[in-house]
Amino acid sequence: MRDANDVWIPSVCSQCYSCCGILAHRVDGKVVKIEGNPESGNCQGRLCAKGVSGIMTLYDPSRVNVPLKRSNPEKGIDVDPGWVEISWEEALQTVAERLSKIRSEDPRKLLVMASVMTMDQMYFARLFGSAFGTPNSVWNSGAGNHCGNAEHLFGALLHSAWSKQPDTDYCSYLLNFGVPCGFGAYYAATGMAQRIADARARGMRHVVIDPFLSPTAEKADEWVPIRPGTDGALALAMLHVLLHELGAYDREYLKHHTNGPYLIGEDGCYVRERDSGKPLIWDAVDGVAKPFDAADIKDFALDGRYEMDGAAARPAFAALKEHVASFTPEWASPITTVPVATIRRITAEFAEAARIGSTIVIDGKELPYRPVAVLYFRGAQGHKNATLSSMAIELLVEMMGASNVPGGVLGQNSRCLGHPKTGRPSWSPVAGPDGLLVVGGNWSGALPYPWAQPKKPESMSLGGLAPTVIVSPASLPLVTLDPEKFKIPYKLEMNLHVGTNYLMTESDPKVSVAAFKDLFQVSSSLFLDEATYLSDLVLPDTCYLERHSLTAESVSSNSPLEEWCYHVRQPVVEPLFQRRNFSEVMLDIADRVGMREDFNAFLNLLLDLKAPYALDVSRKYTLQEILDRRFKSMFGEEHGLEWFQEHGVLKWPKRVEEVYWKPFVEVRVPIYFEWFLKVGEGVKKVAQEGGFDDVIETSAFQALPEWRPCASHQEKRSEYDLYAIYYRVPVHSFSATYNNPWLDEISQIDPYVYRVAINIETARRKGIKDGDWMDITSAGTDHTIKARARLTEGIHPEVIAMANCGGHWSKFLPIASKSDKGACFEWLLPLTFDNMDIPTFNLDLCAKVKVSKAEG
Ligand SMILES: Nc1nc2c(c(=O)[nH]1)N[C@H]1C(S)=C(S)[C@@H](COP(=O)(O)OP(=O)(O)OC[C@H]3O[C@@H](n4cnc5c(=O)[nH]c(N)nc54)[C@H](O)[C@@H]3O)O[C@H]1N2
Ligand SMILES: Nc1nc2c(c(=O)[nH]1)N[C@H]1C(S)=C(S)[C@@H](COP(=O)(O)OP(=O)(O)OC[C@H]3O[C@@H](n4cnc5c(=O)[nH]c(N)nc54)[C@H](O)[C@@H]3O)O[C@H]1N2
Ligand code: SF4
Ligand SMILES: [Mo]
Repeated sequence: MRDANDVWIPSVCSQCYSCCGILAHRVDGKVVKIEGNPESGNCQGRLCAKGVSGIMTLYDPSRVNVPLKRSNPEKGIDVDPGWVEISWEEALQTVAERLSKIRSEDPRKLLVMASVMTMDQMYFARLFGSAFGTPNSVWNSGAGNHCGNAEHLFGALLHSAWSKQPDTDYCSYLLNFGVPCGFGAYYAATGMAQRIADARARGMRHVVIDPFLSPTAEKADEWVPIRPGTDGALALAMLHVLLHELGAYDREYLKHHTNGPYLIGEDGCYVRERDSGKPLIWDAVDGVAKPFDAADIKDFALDGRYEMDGAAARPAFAALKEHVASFTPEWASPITTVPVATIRRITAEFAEAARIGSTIVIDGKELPYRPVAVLYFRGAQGHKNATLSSMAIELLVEMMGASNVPGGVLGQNSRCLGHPKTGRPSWSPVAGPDGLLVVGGNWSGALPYPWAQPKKPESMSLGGLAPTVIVSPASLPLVTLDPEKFKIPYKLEMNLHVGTNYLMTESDPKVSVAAFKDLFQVSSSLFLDEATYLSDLVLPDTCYLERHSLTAESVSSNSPLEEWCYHVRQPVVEPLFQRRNFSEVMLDIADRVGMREDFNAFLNLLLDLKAPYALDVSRKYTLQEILDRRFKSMFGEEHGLEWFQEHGVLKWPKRVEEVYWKPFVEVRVPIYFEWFLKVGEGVKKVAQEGGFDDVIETSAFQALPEWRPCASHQEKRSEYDLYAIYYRVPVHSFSATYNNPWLDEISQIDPYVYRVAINIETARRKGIKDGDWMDITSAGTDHTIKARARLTEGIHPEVIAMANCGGHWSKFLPIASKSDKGACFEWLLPLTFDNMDIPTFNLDLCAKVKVSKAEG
């Protein structure tokens, strides 16, 4: 028997989305310690500083504890809302009345916002929005358009996964375009830290390309400084060296696992068989064109030009090869500032390490062995050129055949064949039209089906316009400000706001205020952060230590290797004060609004609840009942919520066919993105018809990669001579953790977290000394922020870098909002369509700035 006064309770951290298993020690009703759960496959018993500091989030005296209503009708970026306490009944009644009215008039007028900091509430909020009937659900502020809409898109098209990891068991060369993988951020933060450390001890070479000697780069074998926004040019030059100078590419992989052999006509599209419409390839032995899946193909041609009905055609690979002929290292070097010799050397190392042609036997199965991986995420792809740069970087992996095979890049949980007893959950990439990969069922967010066609947009994010857009498009605030321009026939009225601190995480806060201040904003919150300055009602949420919830399995580590691991999140203390779990509140509101049946139906669908565990749509369920059914539906009657609460985690080994799935699944992936051409044409047509083609410029919908400059590269005023960027530190999550006293203490000790890094030489030229206050003025927003300088040689001389998301100003966050607690990058970041990658509505995150020593 456990002594109820002194227990260790298994649950899951939510100080970021890595979902580390925790054990919380509760003594006499108080949590006194949080440790990593050694049984958790995600973290293997390790937590980061934020995980350990969850206690201070639970007991922070600044937490919202009761429902609040604003008394000051005036709204502004730092206008005190004049909070007054109200009852839960009054709050819920107000919300239900508003929602009922909107739902009967036009459900599209509801906007639902949620944060990736609180994935469980986000899933529920999305369900709520879908059941309510609004297309404006959910928007995640800067999540998506900051993190990796292009990267996630290619993750879907090439890896059938939301995110990717290197195969730390076998990789021997990790080429890393600025991803803190294994260094306290990115996905699977703690679990990967151990795996990367082990791989380094085993001899894996790690080369980091980053403008800043980041916490990751400083632990690598080599740091290659690069000018922000130019990674695409570097990758193109590497492709040039691989294809034209070294002749290093995996012909067998390209022939059998990509569309490399598909014939491309003069219009840039596939040449298709007349009757079946199937893309044709050229059989190099028979000397004729055949459908790509014909049974009698003797050899797929990758090179050459062929006559087809009087017109010329060439394999997609040949088109790519010709395309990169002019992108020499000599071309890329002045753009990137990476020396020509470095580009050639790294490419040669990479090519050699790939061991093209070699195989390895794992679990009795002989598989290709390609021990090179390439990673990139927010840093390299967060630019105006996101899509085309990401494409260039991805093709490095495809040329080596290092995709989802031992040693290479692994989609994170691309394929699952289910628990041995139940065969559930299960998902797998499948071949879609033209034999190309369609992402499997573990995908979060919208599904980029290769056959989706651009549609007249109906949502404030222009959803449906470009099926290449994944989540949280940067377009939403701009369209919200002017729906008529986009022929959107309604205006938003209400914002159901669950967690995101969007004033500090999307772009220029002035634009966000303008876009959202007139909405009736209901916020479920832990804190009265900056975004709640615009709220009409604030509902006190429980934090992750006070609630049951879904966990973010799709992005949680469930490491690429070893084992599947499902966790339970359960309360380690009862909710304090009047806090209520917002997932439960949503169930309650759904009832009051009369949408229980719709909500239950969406729960069945999205949680994939199978009979006999599917919900009876007319019945009212508690959250616990829903979780219990979800677990049982996946893992059988004996593995319900109670079992999970007792055991914490359920694990089973991963199979070779799941982790290294590429050789086992008959799908091809594109190295020539013909679909993008079609999407681009469609988007252009819809934009022209709608009269908004002046802002939706479609030239980046290309089948092959290019490098294009960012707005910041084109800034001509000489005083704006530096690029500002931001980066993650392991001790913070976005803006959410800055009021935590333990994390504040570490941040004060660390010389970088609260300061802005600037190159010693650059600083000397400007008369700036270490610790000086600087004025940083953005060319794009004209706004000036103040921050203290940290001088270092470990940064590109044209760059300044700030950590995470400090510079709070809410007076309700007394620790975070003190002076000298870092800087908020968003003040420097203009929000315009010009500053976005149109195919993904990803924002450009390098801002051109001028920097001077602050007066006084
Ligand atoms: N300057 C700067 N801007 C950024 C980033 C950055 O690092 N720096 N990162 C970018 C990226 S990649 C992303 S994904 C976005 C993230 O952007 P946001 O999602 O806006 O992240 P936060 O600013 O941390 O806001 C999260 C809010 O959720 C609250 N919260 C945490 N847990 C819970 C909970 O259980 N319930 C409720 N109701 N609320 C909770 C926190 O208190 C906090 O106020 O920001 C983007 N913008
Ligand atoms: N501790 C912690 N972990 C987190 C989060 C967090 O806030 N805190 N947030 C989570 C979320 S939502 C996300 S999206 C991920 C973000 O994960 P990442 O995008 O992988 O992380 P960042 O550190 O924000 O950015 C990576 C690096 O890009 C560099 N960089 C900036 N511009 C460029 C460029 O043009 N080229 C290159 N090559 N590098 C550039 C920065 O210096 C930085 O070192 O992390 C997740 N994990
Ligand atoms: S990595 Fe994320 S989930 Fe894991 S302990 Fe740290 S904050 Fe918690
Ligand atoms: Mo993100």
